[in-house]
Amino acid sequence: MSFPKGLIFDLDGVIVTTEHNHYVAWKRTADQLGVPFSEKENEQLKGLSRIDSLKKILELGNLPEMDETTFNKLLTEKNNFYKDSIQNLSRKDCLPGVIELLDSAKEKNIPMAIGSSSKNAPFIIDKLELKHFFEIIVDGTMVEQPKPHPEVFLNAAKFMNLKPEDCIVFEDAESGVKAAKSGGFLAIAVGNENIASLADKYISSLTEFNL
Ligand code: B16
Ligand code: MG
Repeated sequence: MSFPKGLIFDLDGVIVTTEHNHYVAWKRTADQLGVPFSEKENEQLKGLSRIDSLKKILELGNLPEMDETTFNKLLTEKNNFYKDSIQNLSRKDCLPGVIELLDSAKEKNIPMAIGSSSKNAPFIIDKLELKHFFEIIVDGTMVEQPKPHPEVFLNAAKFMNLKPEDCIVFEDAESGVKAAKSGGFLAIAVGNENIASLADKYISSLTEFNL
């Protein structure tokens, strides 16, 4: 039996460098709220939905829940700032090894999908001109339960008519590796040594992965 029968990629931090743009945008929000926030705290936000990320910042600052209007205003401001920062995204912003792996899987007829928490995923894939590689892009608008729930990856596998155990999930975030493992996928942690022990395998970049 051949393995893997399918590949599922997280987007921010695995395919493209946008995780840094998320950090810069959330840092601005945290500064406004007076919450100490560095790349270390940002680790806990990676892979979380936009709403859960802001809740996490409030939690980090021991701030009480805020009214819905203010909360939504902060979400919109963060997203506008983030979107402005990714307007000029292009293929050159893909992380090392991405294009080579996508090409090689395509050549071997191994189906591929994106499983991302981001509601901006289709916009980003468009900018990177990668759409033709994927059977489906499952994004943050298509799930009821965000990572660490496995729904995003289960939907991707289901669309490709594959069982979780036949697929590899590539992830850079704790929430994403947990989502993959609880869904029954083989999880490869990419570029984030802190989550290596949670995954089945760790690689520093996709250049280290060979089909
Ligand atoms: P948006 P991924 C996640 O994407 C990012 O890791 C996370 O930092 C971000 O907050 C989340 O998407 C939501 O993104 O605000 O664009 O909807 O890593 O799951 O591809
Ligand atoms: Mg990610």
